[in-house]
Amino acid sequence: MRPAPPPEAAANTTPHWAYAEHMSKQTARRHLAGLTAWDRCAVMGVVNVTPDSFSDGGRFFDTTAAVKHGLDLVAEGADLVDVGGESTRPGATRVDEDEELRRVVPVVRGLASEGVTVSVDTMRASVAGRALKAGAALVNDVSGGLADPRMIPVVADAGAPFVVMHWRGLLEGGNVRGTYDDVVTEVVDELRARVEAVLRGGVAPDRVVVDPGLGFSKDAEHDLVLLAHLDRLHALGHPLLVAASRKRFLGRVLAGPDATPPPARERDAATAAVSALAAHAGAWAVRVHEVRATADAVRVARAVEGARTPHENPGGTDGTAPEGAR
Ligand code: PMM
Repeated sequence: MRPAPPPEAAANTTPHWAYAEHMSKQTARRHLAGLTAWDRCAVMGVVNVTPDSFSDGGRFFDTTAAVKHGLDLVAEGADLVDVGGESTRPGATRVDEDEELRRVVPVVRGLASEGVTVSVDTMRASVAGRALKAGAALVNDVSGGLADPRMIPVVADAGAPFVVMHWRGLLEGGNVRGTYDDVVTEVVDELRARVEAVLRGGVAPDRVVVDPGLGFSKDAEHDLVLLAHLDRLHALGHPLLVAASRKRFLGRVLAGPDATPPPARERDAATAAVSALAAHAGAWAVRVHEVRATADAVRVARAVEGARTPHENPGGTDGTAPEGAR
């Protein structure tokens, strides 16, 4: 239920809750210092340089194929490309540092030299540091800085934007289903604690992105409840990244009468549906394997926002003038 408007808002024709919702969307899509500002939810395409990733492992395992794939994603509408060399699928064992460097750094260099905005998906400070030197523009750490104590200083020294994902535990046996009394409150509180640690470590507040970590120590129900409450994540006051692409909860939602989930590669239409919902809710970016449909989805979401009157949408949901007004 919506809260009752306060008396001072009664004379204003914009309902109090609509304004609060609008403001939280504005915060969520606030631009990140040091990166291009997009006037809509950005699309982060995924390049996993791994033999064993959750949904595309093995396909882009050599540098040339991985760079080409990243460029293809940009041609299809990706605004930035997330390069990772270590699988985070449940039960995966960690790759050693040299191997992760060997996989990731040349791909980051290759894409950055073509002018692509690259993010590096790693839990290792050494990989983050080398990737930043090779041209990466931001660091995406699924452990939120917990896996490697040197990560936060490296990111802070480089002045790079940092994605802080909600995460509980190490990969070896630790990517287990979490138990929660109230998944939204607990994820928000734990993320807030991580953000505070990251800020104490010297990362600038306007360079921090938060991410609920769908599927990480969470079952399908947890993921859906989090997606239904993105406003609560916006309240953390940082741009929000939503990474639902091909994840197990979509398999569960799409499962047929015999409860068999479709394979990961058949979850792209469902992924694009989540992208539209996340964009509509004000997410800063969505992280996806198949870019084309999501690129359409975020553009439709932006056009619908732009169709609201300036009074309904003061300044546009991202703090810029609505598209039609330019
Ligand atoms: N999920 C995966 C990998 N990296 N990064 C962020 N920020 N958020 C996520 O939810 C996330 C991530 C696992 O998916 P993949 O191995 O299929 O790419």
